[in-house]
Amino acid sequence: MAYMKFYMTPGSCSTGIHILLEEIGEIFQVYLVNLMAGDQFKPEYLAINPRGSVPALVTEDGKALISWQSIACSLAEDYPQARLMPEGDEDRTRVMKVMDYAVNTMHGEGFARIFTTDRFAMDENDAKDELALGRRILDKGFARIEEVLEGRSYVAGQFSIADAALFYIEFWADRTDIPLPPNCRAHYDRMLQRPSVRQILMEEGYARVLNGS
Ligand SMILES: N[C@@H](CCC(=O)N[C@@H](CS)C(=O)NCC(=O)O)C(=O)O
Repeated sequence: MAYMKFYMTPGSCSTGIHILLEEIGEIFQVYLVNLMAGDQFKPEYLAINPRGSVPALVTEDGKALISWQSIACSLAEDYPQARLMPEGDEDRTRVMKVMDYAVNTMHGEGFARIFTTDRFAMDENDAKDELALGRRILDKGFARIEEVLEGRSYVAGQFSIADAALFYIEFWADRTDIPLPPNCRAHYDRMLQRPSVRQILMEEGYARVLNGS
Protein backbone atom coordinates (compact mmCIF):
# COMPACT_ATOMS: atom_id res chain seq x y z
CA MET A 1 0.00 0.00 0.00
CA ALA A 2 1.47 3.38 -1.04
CA TYR A 3 0.91 6.33 1.27
CA MET A 4 1.11 10.05 0.55
CA LYS A 5 4.61 11.43 1.07
CA PHE A 6 4.70 14.85 2.70
CA TYR A 7 7.90 16.92 2.54
CA MET A 8 7.90 19.56 5.24
CA THR A 9 9.88 21.81 7.57
CA PRO A 10 8.54 22.51 11.08
CA GLY A 11 7.29 26.10 11.48
CA SER A 12 7.43 26.88 7.74
CA CYS A 13 4.52 27.38 5.32
CA SER A 14 4.27 23.57 5.11
CA THR A 15 2.67 23.80 8.58
CA GLY A 16 -0.55 24.92 6.83
CA ILE A 17 -0.54 21.80 4.63
CA HIS A 18 0.26 19.68 7.69
CA ILE A 19 -3.03 20.94 9.21
CA LEU A 20 -4.97 19.91 6.09
CA LEU A 21 -3.44 16.42 6.14
CA GLU A 22 -4.35 16.07 9.81
CA GLU A 23 -7.92 17.24 9.08
CA ILE A 24 -8.21 14.53 6.39
CA GLY A 25 -7.11 11.83 8.79
CA GLU A 26 -5.43 9.54 6.22
CA ILE A 27 -2.05 7.97 6.94
CA PHE A 28 0.84 9.84 5.33
CA GLN A 29 4.63 9.58 5.51
CA VAL A 30 6.58 12.61 6.65
CA TYR A 31 9.96 13.57 5.21
CA LEU A 32 11.76 16.37 7.02
CA VAL A 33 13.54 18.90 4.81
CA ASN A 34 16.07 20.90 6.82
CA LEU A 35 15.99 24.29 5.08
CA MET A 36 18.72 25.75 7.30
CA ALA A 37 21.05 22.92 6.25
CA GLY A 38 20.13 23.39 2.58
CA ASP A 39 18.37 20.03 2.12
CA GLN A 40 16.07 21.70 -0.41
CA PHE A 41 18.97 22.08 -2.85
CA LYS A 42 20.12 18.46 -2.69
CA PRO A 43 19.72 16.61 -5.99
CA GLU A 44 17.47 13.96 -4.44
CA TYR A 45 15.04 16.63 -3.24
CA LEU A 46 15.25 18.68 -6.46
CA ALA A 47 14.26 15.50 -8.31
CA ILE A 48 10.95 15.65 -6.40
CA ASN A 49 10.57 19.43 -6.28
CA PRO A 50 12.76 21.33 -8.80
CA ARG A 51 11.72 24.61 -7.11
CA GLY A 52 13.70 23.62 -4.02
CA SER A 53 10.96 24.59 -1.59
CA VAL A 54 8.57 23.04 0.89
CA PRO A 55 5.83 21.92 0.96
CA ALA A 56 5.81 19.08 -1.56
CA LEU A 57 3.40 16.18 -1.63
CA VAL A 58 3.67 12.96 -3.60
CA THR A 59 0.22 11.43 -3.87
CA GLU A 60 -0.57 7.72 -3.47
CA ASP A 61 -0.49 7.32 -7.26
CA GLY A 62 2.92 9.03 -7.54
CA LYS A 63 1.88 12.53 -8.63
CA ALA A 64 4.28 15.22 -7.27
CA LEU A 65 2.58 18.45 -6.19
CA ILE A 66 5.04 21.25 -5.52
CA SER A 67 3.19 24.40 -4.53
CA TRP A 68 1.10 25.27 -1.49
CA GLN A 69 -2.03 25.98 -3.49
CA SER A 70 -1.86 22.97 -5.80
CA ILE A 71 -1.45 20.70 -2.78
CA ALA A 72 -4.35 22.34 -0.90
CA CYS A 73 -6.71 22.21 -3.90
CA SER A 74 -5.78 18.64 -4.73
CA LEU A 75 -6.38 17.50 -1.13
CA ALA A 76 -9.76 19.28 -1.07
CA GLU A 77 -10.76 17.53 -4.31
CA ASP A 78 -9.39 14.08 -3.48
CA TYR A 79 -10.87 13.97 0.05
CA PRO A 80 -14.32 15.61 -0.23
CA GLN A 81 -15.44 14.01 3.04
CA ALA A 82 -12.98 16.33 4.88
CA ARG A 83 -14.96 19.34 3.55
CA LEU A 84 -11.88 21.47 3.00
CA MET A 85 -13.67 23.53 0.35
CA PRO A 86 -17.16 25.05 0.76
CA GLU A 87 -19.90 24.24 -1.73
CA GLY A 88 -21.36 27.48 -3.14
CA ASP A 89 -19.61 29.34 -5.98
CA GLU A 90 -19.40 32.56 -4.02
CA ASP A 91 -17.75 30.90 -1.01
CA ARG A 92 -15.35 28.93 -3.21
CA THR A 93 -14.25 32.13 -4.95
CA ARG A 94 -13.75 33.79 -1.58
CA VAL A 95 -11.63 30.87 -0.37
CA MET A 96 -9.45 30.90 -3.49
CA LYS A 97 -8.94 34.68 -3.27
CA VAL A 98 -7.95 34.65 0.41
CA MET A 99 -5.66 31.64 0.00
CA ASP A 100 -3.99 33.29 -2.99
CA TYR A 101 -3.54 36.56 -1.10
CA ALA A 102 -2.09 34.83 1.98
CA VAL A 103 0.35 32.62 0.04
CA ASN A 104 1.39 34.88 -2.83
CA THR A 105 1.16 38.36 -1.35
CA MET A 106 1.51 38.11 2.43
CA HIS A 107 3.99 35.25 2.35
CA GLY A 108 5.63 35.70 -1.07
CA GLU A 109 5.95 39.51 -0.98
CA GLY A 110 5.71 40.30 2.75
CA PHE A 111 7.21 37.63 5.00
CA ALA A 112 9.69 36.56 2.32
CA ARG A 113 11.22 40.09 2.52
CA ILE A 114 11.49 39.76 6.29
CA PHE A 115 12.83 36.17 6.47
CA THR A 116 15.06 36.26 3.37
CA THR A 117 15.87 39.97 2.98
CA ASP A 118 19.16 39.24 1.19
CA ARG A 119 17.26 37.69 -1.73
CA PHE A 120 15.54 41.03 -2.35
CA ALA A 121 18.18 43.61 -1.37
CA MET A 122 21.08 44.85 -3.51
CA ASP A 123 23.09 46.10 -0.48
CA GLU A 124 22.78 46.93 3.23
CA ASN A 125 20.90 50.20 2.74
CA ASP A 126 18.54 48.50 0.39
CA ALA A 127 18.00 45.79 3.03
CA LYS A 128 16.39 48.31 5.39
CA ASP A 129 14.03 49.43 2.63
CA GLU A 130 13.12 45.86 1.76
CA LEU A 131 12.40 45.07 5.40
CA ALA A 132 10.22 48.16 5.71
CA LEU A 133 8.40 47.27 2.50
CA GLY A 134 7.80 43.72 3.75
CA ARG A 135 6.32 45.13 6.93
CA ARG A 136 4.09 47.57 4.99
CA ILE A 137 2.79 44.75 2.81
CA LEU A 138 1.95 42.75 5.93
CA ASP A 139 0.25 45.62 7.77
CA LYS A 140 -1.88 46.31 4.70
CA GLY A 141 -2.48 42.57 4.30
CA PHE A 142 -3.70 42.03 7.85
CA ALA A 143 -5.95 45.09 7.51
CA ARG A 144 -7.55 43.46 4.43
CA ILE A 145 -7.91 40.09 6.14
CA GLU A 146 -9.44 41.89 9.10
CA GLU A 147 -12.29 43.02 6.82
CA VAL A 148 -12.65 39.56 5.26
CA LEU A 149 -13.10 38.02 8.72
CA GLU A 150 -15.61 40.61 9.97
CA GLY A 151 -18.59 38.74 11.44
CA ARG A 152 -17.14 35.32 10.47
CA SER A 153 -15.49 32.52 12.41
CA TYR A 154 -13.72 31.24 9.30
CA VAL A 155 -13.08 32.70 5.85
CA ALA A 156 -16.16 31.03 4.36
CA GLY A 157 -18.10 30.41 7.58
CA GLN A 158 -16.74 26.85 7.90
CA PHE A 159 -13.09 25.75 8.03
CA SER A 160 -11.45 25.55 4.59
CA ILE A 161 -8.04 25.50 2.88
CA ALA A 162 -7.97 29.33 3.14
CA ASP A 163 -8.00 29.11 6.96
CA ALA A 164 -4.96 26.84 6.93
CA ALA A 165 -3.16 29.41 4.74
CA LEU A 166 -4.17 32.23 7.05
CA PHE A 167 -3.08 30.22 10.06
CA TYR A 168 0.55 29.95 9.03
CA ILE A 169 0.64 33.69 8.25
CA GLU A 170 -0.87 34.52 11.66
CA PHE A 171 1.50 32.06 13.32
CA TRP A 172 4.49 33.83 11.74
CA ALA A 173 3.11 37.23 12.80
CA ASP A 174 2.78 35.95 16.35
CA ARG A 175 6.35 34.59 16.33
CA THR A 176 7.77 37.84 14.94
CA ASP A 177 5.77 40.24 17.13
CA ILE A 178 3.75 41.70 14.30
CA PRO A 179 0.45 42.75 15.91
CA LEU A 180 -2.65 40.94 14.71
CA PRO A 181 -5.81 43.06 14.50
CA PRO A 182 -8.77 41.73 16.58
CA ASN A 183 -10.57 39.56 13.98
CA CYS A 184 -7.27 38.00 12.88
CA ARG A 185 -6.29 37.38 16.52
CA ALA A 186 -9.68 35.74 17.18
CA HIS A 187 -9.26 33.60 14.04
CA TYR A 188 -5.75 32.58 15.14
CA ASP A 189 -7.00 31.69 18.65
CA ARG A 190 -9.92 29.74 17.16
CA MET A 191 -7.51 27.80 14.94
CA LEU A 192 -5.34 27.04 17.98
CA GLN A 193 -8.36 25.27 19.51
CA ARG A 194 -8.80 22.88 16.56
CA PRO A 195 -7.59 19.35 17.38
CA SER A 196 -5.74 19.13 14.05
CA VAL A 197 -3.80 22.33 14.78
CA ARG A 198 -2.99 21.27 18.34
CA GLN A 199 -1.77 17.92 17.09
CA ILE A 200 0.52 19.23 14.37
CA LEU A 201 1.96 22.02 16.54
CA MET A 202 2.95 19.42 19.10
CA GLU A 203 4.46 17.23 16.40
CA GLU A 204 6.39 20.18 14.95
CA GLY A 205 7.82 21.12 18.35
CA TYR A 206 5.61 24.13 19.10
CA ALA A 207 3.68 22.86 22.14
CA ARG A 208 4.69 26.11 23.88
CA VAL A 209 2.45 28.07 21.48
CA LEU A 210 -0.51 26.10 22.86
CA ASN A 211 0.48 27.09 26.38
CA GLY A 212 0.45 30.76 25.35
CA SER A 213 4.21 31.32 25.32
N1 LIG B 1 4.71 29.91 -3.02
C1 LIG B 1 5.48 28.75 -2.59
C2 LIG B 1 6.06 29.03 -1.28
C3 LIG B 1 7.03 27.98 -0.85
C4 LIG B 1 8.11 28.56 0.02
O1 LIG B 1 8.51 29.73 -0.14
N2 LIG B 1 8.61 27.76 0.93
C5 LIG B 1 9.71 28.17 1.77
C6 LIG B 1 9.46 27.75 3.22
S1 LIG B 1 8.12 28.65 3.95
C7 LIG B 1 10.95 27.43 1.30
O2 LIG B 1 10.88 26.27 1.02
N3 LIG B 1 12.07 28.12 1.28
C8 LIG B 1 13.32 27.50 0.97
C9 LIG B 1 14.13 28.32 0.06
O3 LIG B 1 13.55 29.21 -0.58
O4 LIG B 1 15.33 28.07 -0.01
C10 LIG B 1 4.54 27.54 -2.57
O5 LIG B 1 3.44 27.73 -3.06
O6 LIG B 1 4.86 26.44 -2.14
